[in-house]
Amino acid sequence: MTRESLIEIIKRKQSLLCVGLDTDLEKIPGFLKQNFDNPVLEFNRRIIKATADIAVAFKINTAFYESQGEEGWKNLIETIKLIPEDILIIADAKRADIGNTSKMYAKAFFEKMNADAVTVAPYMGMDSVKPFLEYKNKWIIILALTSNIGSKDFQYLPVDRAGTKLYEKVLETSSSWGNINNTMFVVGATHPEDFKSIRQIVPQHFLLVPGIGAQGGDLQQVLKHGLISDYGLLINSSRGIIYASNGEDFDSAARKKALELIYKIRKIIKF
Ligand code: OMP
Repeated sequence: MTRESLIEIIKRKQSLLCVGLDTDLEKIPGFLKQNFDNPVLEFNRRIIKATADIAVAFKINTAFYESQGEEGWKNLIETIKLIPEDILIIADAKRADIGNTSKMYAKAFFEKMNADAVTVAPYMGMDSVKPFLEYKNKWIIILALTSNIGSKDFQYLPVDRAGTKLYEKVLETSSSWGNINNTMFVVGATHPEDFKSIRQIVPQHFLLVPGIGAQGGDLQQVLKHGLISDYGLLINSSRGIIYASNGEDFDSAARKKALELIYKIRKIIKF
């Protein structure tokens, strides 16, 4: 998917919403487990159907599928097939290795699974990320400032005498590996105070922002400091949407939660 298409979809749907399909067999409604041979796929099918017209992206965290072995991998592939054309498909796999190996990760997610974007870790440097950038109209989403408590362990450490933080250095350096048409960054909504300085380093890149909802991130501050003229933000919520209800109404409850988030966004942004 091109940046132009993504912007057009955001405008048309009046939404920045990325729905996280972190589908956990333990958490999905019991009636699905009792009535369907493949409850995970049925769950995803219904969540996708209920939210596809208002979501700009679906983020599939691969851990939830890999943990289910062979069937999980199949569900991951089948879930991607259920997602309509006009939605960015993010494989949240957090990969990157030596170049020769990253080439295989890129092949797996872009060619075999047909994802539009993959999350990647920047720690191994440029050659670990470059193979993903060989693909036209595909995206990498580089971990910059993550939403978790452990983000403070390394990401804020100064890397020079001027006090540049590690995550700022990651943004500065890795933004030159690709460009605004194939690179986004992960910035957690739990660090709203940092969006201002982040926008000084990457004024035009799209940011994928997890941490709203279950992790308690600050949507208003994120929008205030993160928004650019091309929008430049994808707001992810996973558990806060997909587990809104544990009953037979789980899909309509998910849609309701998704709309609540979108209405909050529309209060602040004019599309
Ligand atoms: P909820 O907290 O349930 O909305 O899920 C957040 C999702 O975003 C999960 O799939 C996380 O793995 C992912 N995530 C973070 O929560 N924090 C990050 O810093 C980065 C990610 C991610 O790369 O998506």
